[in-house]
Amino acid sequence: MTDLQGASAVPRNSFDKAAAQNRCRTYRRRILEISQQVSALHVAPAFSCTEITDFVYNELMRPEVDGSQDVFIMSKGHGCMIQYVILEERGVLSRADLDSYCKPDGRLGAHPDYGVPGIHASTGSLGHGLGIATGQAHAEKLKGTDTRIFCVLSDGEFQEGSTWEAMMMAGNLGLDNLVAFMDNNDFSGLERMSEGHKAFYPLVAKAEAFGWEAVEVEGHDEEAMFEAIGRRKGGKPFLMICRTIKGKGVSYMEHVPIWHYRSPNAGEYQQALQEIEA
Ligand SMILES: Cc1ncc(C[n+]2csc(CCOP(=O)(O)OP(=O)(O)O)c2C)c(N)n1
Repeated sequence: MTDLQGASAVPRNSFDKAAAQNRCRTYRRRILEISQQVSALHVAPAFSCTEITDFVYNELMRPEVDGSQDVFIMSKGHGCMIQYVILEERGVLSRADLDSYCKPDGRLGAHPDYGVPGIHASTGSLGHGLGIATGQAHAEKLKGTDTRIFCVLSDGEFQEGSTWEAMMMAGNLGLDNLVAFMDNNDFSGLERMSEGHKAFYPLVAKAEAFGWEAVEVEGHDEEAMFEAIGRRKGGKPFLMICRTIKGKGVSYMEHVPIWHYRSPNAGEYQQALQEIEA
């Protein structure tokens, strides 16, 4: 059993790479499908954090025990399609819910809303998810539960002061029940963090200075994430800085910022499906 040291109890002791890859292929296909129904934007942001979100839900989060369950917060709310398709697979959301994604009569918007089953925080205004996660992790400590809080943030959210306030607070409180993932795809809208925000780096050292344990890994390699979290020392909040590719899996989307905003047309949709199946 891999010991998460304060975020203990990984459901299994070995990592099944093929199973994870299959799940992610299925999730990407479904995301394309629901986005086509309404010409939705934000496919590329969801593909950027597909492996991260799969890793949290399928490798780290424990099933509900006595009404208590680990919590997932998608701080980069615009990436929520990956969360929706996983919640659909688990039966928390229905096929009808996803088929009415972003439609006037549906309950799933382009950003997650608190109150929808499986959604623990309303996000979309960037920079708030980690503060909510920190508050909840602190509350769970005060209540004496072993509930763990998982939070996925974009690199762009580290332009928000509120994210750094949460980093400092979680470090101050030693919240070892908080595990955050930075989807570090280098893009923030149309701009590259590495070009416009040079003071953002170095990342691991900065997180450590704020009282966190931090590692940097390939963000589309779940085996690497599994091994990295297994090496966790513990006693502090944990940040996994994941090097990712925005639009991962579809050649014309990868590293092309306009795909934050565009929806594939019919031909592009077919090409995307083929590339994901390949
Ligand atoms: C506070 C706030 N400012 C601006 C926006 C508009 N906005 C939506 S997504 C985005 C940038 C996306 O880049 P990033 O946050 O790094 O996410 P990713 O690259 O993972 O999609 C911006 C500026 C917002 N949602 N919230």
